[in-house]
Amino acid sequence: MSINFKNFVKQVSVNNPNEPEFLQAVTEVVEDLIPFINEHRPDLIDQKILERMVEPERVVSFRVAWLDDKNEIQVNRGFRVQMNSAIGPYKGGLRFAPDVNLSILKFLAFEQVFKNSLTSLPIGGGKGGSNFDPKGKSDQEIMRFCQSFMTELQRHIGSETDVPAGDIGVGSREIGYLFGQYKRLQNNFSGVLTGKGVQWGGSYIRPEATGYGLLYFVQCVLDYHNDTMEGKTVSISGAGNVAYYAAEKAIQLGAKVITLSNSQGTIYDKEGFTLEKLHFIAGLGRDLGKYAKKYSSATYHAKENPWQFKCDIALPCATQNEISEADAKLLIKNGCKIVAEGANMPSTAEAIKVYIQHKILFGPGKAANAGGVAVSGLEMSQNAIGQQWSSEKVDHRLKLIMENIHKTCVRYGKDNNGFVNYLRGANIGGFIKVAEAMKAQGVV
Ligand code: NDP
Ligand code: 2IT
Repeated sequence: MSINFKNFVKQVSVNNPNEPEFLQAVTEVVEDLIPFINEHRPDLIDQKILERMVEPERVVSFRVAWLDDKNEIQVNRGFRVQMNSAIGPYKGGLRFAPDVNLSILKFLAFEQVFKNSLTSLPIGGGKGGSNFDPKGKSDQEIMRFCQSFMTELQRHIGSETDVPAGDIGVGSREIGYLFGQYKRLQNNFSGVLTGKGVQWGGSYIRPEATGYGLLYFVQCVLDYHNDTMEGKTVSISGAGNVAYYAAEKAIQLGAKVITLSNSQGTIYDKEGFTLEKLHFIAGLGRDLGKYAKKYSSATYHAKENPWQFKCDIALPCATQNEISEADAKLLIKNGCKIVAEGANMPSTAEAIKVYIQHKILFGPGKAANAGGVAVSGLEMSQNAIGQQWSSEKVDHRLKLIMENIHKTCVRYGKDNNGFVNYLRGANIGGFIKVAEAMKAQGVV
């Protein structure tokens, strides 16, 4: 008996109509897993492990009604996708963005299962959010929205059930409002959310963790290939949490970071950003054009992404499907050798085919951006034992986790000719632990 790839993907697409992102994420994973299972783990076939993994354990969808500053009623949709709890409580971020829908949250939750397993911490996978658009909203509106959202979500989560965190549009401010409402309704101060402020149960290094972890992972890739970060030209997309700390760490490690971007455009600084310039960008809000007015070494490119600029390393840190096939070809033509994903699924399926064909060292999000959820896992541990660890300790553990993820990718992704297919390594490495746990726990 064996699993047929085409039939499997066909069935997933029939079962999940109009969910292109979810289908894309599943296809990307099972392309590696099906040959592996057929060859090495036929015991998992009649256990229907893959069929079970593509079916969320639970999906909650709910109305979020709230009052805007004009006292008008606004209605949004809230979700929590509880994908897999075989190795621990559901864990994963909340995304607030106007394009949020079930397909996007199911793809993110599915990726999260493999990512969380790769961290080697006991955390299952989930994701949630709302089609609420935080842009242009007042602080009071954000608070009222978060309170209404949590009034429903609170009955589905808990420190040993499901522990949400931030993602696009959800940062420390939103986590604060969400936590305040949870505590008020449940009368319980617990580690139900991560990304909390360091004064009230948060972990040091959690804000920095995804970006720093991404660079620690890239350092491992370079080290494995007898190279270093020093003097490398790095192109980064996004200007949010992940992009900012990725840029900061890259600069600290001696790289030249030449781009940052948002949904409106890209700044390109041919001399590279300094920490001082980064600080200036952080204060700009979303008007990145102002940067080029202040620094003559820079240009602003409205409505363009960063992939046209020559770089050694590309770090997409904005959103899904931001690198097309044409972008991937352009990056390679300009000499790019490493693509490591700070964002979730920023490369289209066609772009990934181009990387593999050209033997680009490609660190997929589920491995490369796992530092964020890893430090969330460390935040859960600190909450459980009522302690707070120092920045140095958390940063050290983050580094060890990223090194371990790199090792796992090499173990399962190394071809006979020595080339490391990090995507295959991450897919198989993330899968095994979850599959074993599901098998051991019976038909559930
Ligand atoms: P933020 O909200 O802090 O920042 C998002 C950035 O990406 C902004 O600069 C935003 O620009 C840009 N962006 C968002 N949507 C689009 C779009 N449709 N087109 C172009 N640019 C866009 O989010 P994060 O930095 O937290 O998240 C970025 C990515 O990293 C996401 O894919 C997320 O899933 C992933 N990630 C985040 C982790 C975390 O710990 N926060 C952990 C692991 C992965 P604008 O302001 O103009 O919208
Ligand atoms: O995509 C991700 O890994 C996150 N947004 C972080 C999840 C978390 O629980 O910290």
